[in-house]
Amino acid sequence: MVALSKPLIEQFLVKQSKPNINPLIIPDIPLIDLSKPESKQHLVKACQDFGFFKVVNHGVPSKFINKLETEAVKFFASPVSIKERFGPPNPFGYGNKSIGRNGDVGWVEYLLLNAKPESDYPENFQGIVNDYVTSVKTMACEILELLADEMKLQPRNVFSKLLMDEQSDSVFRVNHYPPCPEFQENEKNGRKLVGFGEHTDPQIISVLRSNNTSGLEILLRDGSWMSVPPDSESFFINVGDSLQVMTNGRFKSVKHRVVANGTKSRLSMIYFGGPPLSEKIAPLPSLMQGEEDSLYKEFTWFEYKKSAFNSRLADNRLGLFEKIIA
Ligand code: GA4
Repeated sequence: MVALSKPLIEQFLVKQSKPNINPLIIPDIPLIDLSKPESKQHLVKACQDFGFFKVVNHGVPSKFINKLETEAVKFFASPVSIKERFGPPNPFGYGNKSIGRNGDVGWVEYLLLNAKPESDYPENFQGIVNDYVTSVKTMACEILELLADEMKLQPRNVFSKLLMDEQSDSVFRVNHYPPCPEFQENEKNGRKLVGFGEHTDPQIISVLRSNNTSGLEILLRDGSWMSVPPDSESFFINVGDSLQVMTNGRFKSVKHRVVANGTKSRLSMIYFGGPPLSEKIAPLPSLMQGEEDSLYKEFTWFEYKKSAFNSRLADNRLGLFEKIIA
């Protein structure tokens, strides 16, 4: 439940953050064309520099995307009493304004679903989610294999096999950020409304597609937030904490957040590719050079996930697993 003691809107305002030091040098989001042979080099660079990029020529059929978007729009437009039949999310189901178990709130309603085929979904979503997730997972695996190729890692499915595993602990989320008319005055004064607070994703890789409403922001290295122009024809990919660990910090798990707005509704769907619960998450030995030490203590995905689900969104979750190097 969301506590409503303060005026409603105040609970959802983003704390003012540092402006970009030099707004003239806002970097471009890396754009990767998966149909081009040189995409491998660009992928590795994007994962190292940003932990975030946009892909085109992704091979996900637009009919899968459109069917799912249509069903999602219908679902979120239905009466609260119907939506609440699928909630609360424990761990899967419908959630509204409350995120996770530790008091995080956002101007968002969502469906959190198991990405395993044949899972239990709200009526009308059944085949549609399976088609979409299967296709997006194929794209995520292709990206992970191109990354492994470029880094000369053997076998080339070192990362992708974790998503392909029958026991892969992957999740799928559909987020709806409704417009918030009461917020329009604040918006004029440059204030922002928290849709989904800042966080990194704990899994290996996340694949996001949204409608054409803006809202997604990523944290740049200089500590400023950059707004990602929406593009409903493309997918946005981000490196998760587990991939950062498996590459011993070479790839960066990027902090991101979503700001909601006063007038337009944003709809996004995200596949979070995770490993099986029993999988040991550690730097790949074949990638370590010379005397290179692991930056992280040993842990399984089960241990990391448990710790992550006990954290608040903005916490530095990996911090607990970093080795203190003297
Ligand atoms: C962030 C990525 C995914 O959306 C998610 C989120 C999860 C949740 O919504 O329950 C968490 C969040 C996410 C990380 C920290 C914990 C757990 C909310 C939260 C406060 C489904 C996931 O795997 O981790």
